Amino acid sequence: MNTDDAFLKINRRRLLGLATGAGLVSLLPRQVLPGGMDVPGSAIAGQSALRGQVRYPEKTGMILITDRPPQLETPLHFFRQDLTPNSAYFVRWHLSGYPIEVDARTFRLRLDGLVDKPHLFTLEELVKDFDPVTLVAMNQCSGNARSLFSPQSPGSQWQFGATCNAQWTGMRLKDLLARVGVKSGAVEVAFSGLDEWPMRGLPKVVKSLKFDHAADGDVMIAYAMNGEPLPMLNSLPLRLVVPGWYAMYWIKSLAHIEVLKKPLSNIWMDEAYPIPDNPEINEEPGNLSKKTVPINRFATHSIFVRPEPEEQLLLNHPVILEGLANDGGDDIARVEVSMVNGRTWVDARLDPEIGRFSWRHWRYVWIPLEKGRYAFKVRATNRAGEGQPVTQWNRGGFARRMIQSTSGMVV
Ligand SMILES: Nc1nc2c(c(=O)[nH]1)N[C@H]1C(S)=C(S)[C@@H](COP(=O)(O)O)O[C@H]1N2
Ligand SMILES: [Mo]
Repeated sequence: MNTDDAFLKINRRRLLGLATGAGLVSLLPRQVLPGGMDVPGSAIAGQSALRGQVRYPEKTGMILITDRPPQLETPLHFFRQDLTPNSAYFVRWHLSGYPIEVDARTFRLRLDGLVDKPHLFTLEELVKDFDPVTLVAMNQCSGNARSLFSPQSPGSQWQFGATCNAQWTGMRLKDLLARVGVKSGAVEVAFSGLDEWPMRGLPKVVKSLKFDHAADGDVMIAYAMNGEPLPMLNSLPLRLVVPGWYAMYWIKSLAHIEVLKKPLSNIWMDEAYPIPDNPEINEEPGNLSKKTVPINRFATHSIFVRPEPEEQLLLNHPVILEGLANDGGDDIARVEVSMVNGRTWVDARLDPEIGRFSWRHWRYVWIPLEKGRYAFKVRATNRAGEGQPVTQWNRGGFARRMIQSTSGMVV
């Protein structure tokens, strides 16, 4: 995607305004009362429409998964747009001590560890002193669509809305590392945010990347999402963007970066996110994989956005089937849909690409010619030839990537 200079200027001026002027950039009440159960008045009898919606500060009606800490799912219909509005961007914190205010004047990003000149960066320095970069990238929780696994895996029971696509603006982590000078022997870079456990003594959320990955030029620190400062619940003032990798690595409210001389070991790295070490990310409930690896790049996957689950379609009326496909950054090459539950497949049309790490929209026009039940499937293949498995399960309910089905009635 072309960098739009005018956009960058406006955007940077806005953030600088925050960093130098107003000071307190956001303040959220820690306890937010769910705004009642709000069932959208649509004709769609989809599951997502029946789940309770809540409104948090700066957010639109979102599907409540848990409120302490806040886990808010994006309603599916927002995925008809290429970029997810900031107000609808899904929210997930692990700890109930998530930040609810940031003073932009006193905020500092600390960069230390195995470096020549450890530094505390002000927001103003970050915005002014580094070349801005902008990139469209999808983010997705490791547990997105976990609720569809059977038997059920423990953890947040998301449907398809623990993912979003946004345009990120900020600076390359590589440039920041070059500024402080990395000493020889660096193997990893660790990241943590402003969030804390409500009780002392419990381990902070800290994740690391291999040094070469952290310095690859794609990994960035964003100060804007879709041209605006990030919503407080989505990581004001800074977030790490790790294009093509699962969200757990995208540390929110980033406040500390540490260059390490040995690999980080903590519960977030070693225990929290193991996946079976096979391309399908599959294992049997009664026969768990002996070998696991930490979750990493996005697997090739595709979903339906329309029709929504159990949506009724009208006989003889053309419908646009549409959805999203993504992979870890090789690019989607092909999306196929089946209107006969996988017996035969046809190619869907892909929308123009808007970035290697963005999701890709696909569409297919279909005319229902018979009343009764319909059952569709969708599958994607990326440029590296990676397709999707027919079935999948794993103990953590992670990296859902099996072929998706959707069904409903033609009336
Ligand atoms: N500091 C911090 N960063 C974090 C987390 C967290 O708990 N603390 N959770 C991660 C997980 S599991 C997800 S899914 C994403 C959610 O990002 P979002 O709330 O902006 O959608 O943030 C990631 N980054
Ligand atoms: Mo997540």
